[in-house]
Amino acid sequence: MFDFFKKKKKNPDIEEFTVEEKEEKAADEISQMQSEEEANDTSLDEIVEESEERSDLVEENPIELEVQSDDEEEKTGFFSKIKMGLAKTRKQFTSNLKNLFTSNVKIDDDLYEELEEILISADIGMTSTIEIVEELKDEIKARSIKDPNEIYPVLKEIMANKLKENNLENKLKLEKGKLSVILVIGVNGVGKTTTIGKLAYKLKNEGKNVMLAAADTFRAAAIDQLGEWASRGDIEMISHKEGADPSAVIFDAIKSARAKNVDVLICDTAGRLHNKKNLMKELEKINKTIDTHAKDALRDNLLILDATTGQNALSQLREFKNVTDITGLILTKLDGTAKGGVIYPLQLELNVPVKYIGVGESIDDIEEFDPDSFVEAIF
Ligand SMILES: Nc1nc2c(ncn2[C@@H]2O[C@H](COP(=O)(O)OP(=O)(O)O)[C@@H](O)[C@H]2O)c(=O)[nH]1
Ligand SMILES: [Mg+2]
Repeated sequence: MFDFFKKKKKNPDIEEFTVEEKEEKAADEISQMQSEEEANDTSLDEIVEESEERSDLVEENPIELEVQSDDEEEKTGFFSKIKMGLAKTRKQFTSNLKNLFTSNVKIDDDLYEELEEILISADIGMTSTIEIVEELKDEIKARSIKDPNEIYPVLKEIMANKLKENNLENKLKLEKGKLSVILVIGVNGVGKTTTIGKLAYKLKNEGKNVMLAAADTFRAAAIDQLGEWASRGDIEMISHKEGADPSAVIFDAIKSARAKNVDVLICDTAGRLHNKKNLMKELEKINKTIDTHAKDALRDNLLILDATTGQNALSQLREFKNVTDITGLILTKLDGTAKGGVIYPLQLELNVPVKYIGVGESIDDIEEFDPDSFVEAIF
């Protein structure tokens, strides 16, 4: 993916590419990537397998959270939490940008090329990068900016606007007096169960009557794990035994939720079922159960994606989008990665809004996704 820019850098004599040429290049790159993907058969089966391996690793070596000491004073307050969670992304991103926009540099094609490289290496992706840089060029021209130091705030503004334009439906579907059913899906190890624990607690604190359904019946440990979050947040959970039919769990939970005037029912699901076909069949059945037995309920199907997987998160979204309606994303583990920029291709290229972000393993390490705070936190 980098080759195109690298080649350009090594041959300064090559003429500047037009937007169309760049887009063509990008399209070529993407189709090449896709055919490579096909060749490598990066199917959901593999993604599932890979994530299982990863999660086994996690079980053996729990991730140590590195909290930078220079962020110590940022530990309090709402915004500081996001800022701390995004420390790794910010560190890589801003130091590169600040070096780039020093006043003794010229605003020319080389500068824009270097900027493109920085954005791409921050996992922002080729297509989104080109979109951002083209808009930046236009703005710089329109505002007659001559001092490179003035580029930084303009870039920040453009990057925030991009996220806003593509994040119109970023709220959960919640309405007073109506049941909302939130189905949480994603491959194994991305943070589904943890996120449900955090989200349930958050919604409860916002005054909602919350219930959990333990529809990941694949392993007993999965049910126990959700149970722990439920008792931590003092939230009711409906569960069956290991190996039970997930749809039966959800059916019972819907019945119980109605009887108890629950506002939000959040359903955990399994990310590891022998293979993709089973996983997708299971999801289909669960969706049908909810459609049938909670016809009048508000629905959200949230896909959980692990930010540390970078571009792989895009493949996961593509795969799941093919088989089920995804109303939103929750991007987890932003605290452990410099790949936070992946939020751009997820929203700009695949058009699914990010609703929440996970910035740690504690019960309150979840935030509503807000484009302004996000951009503020990575700059
Ligand atoms: N650092 C960090 N770890 C997380 C976050 N969300 C989940 N995890 C960890 O990721 C691992 C897998 O989470 P889990 O909820 O079991 O994933 P599931 O298989 O999708 O249900 C656990 O060790 C979690 O503590 C997050 O936002 N930040
Ligand atoms: Mg789980």
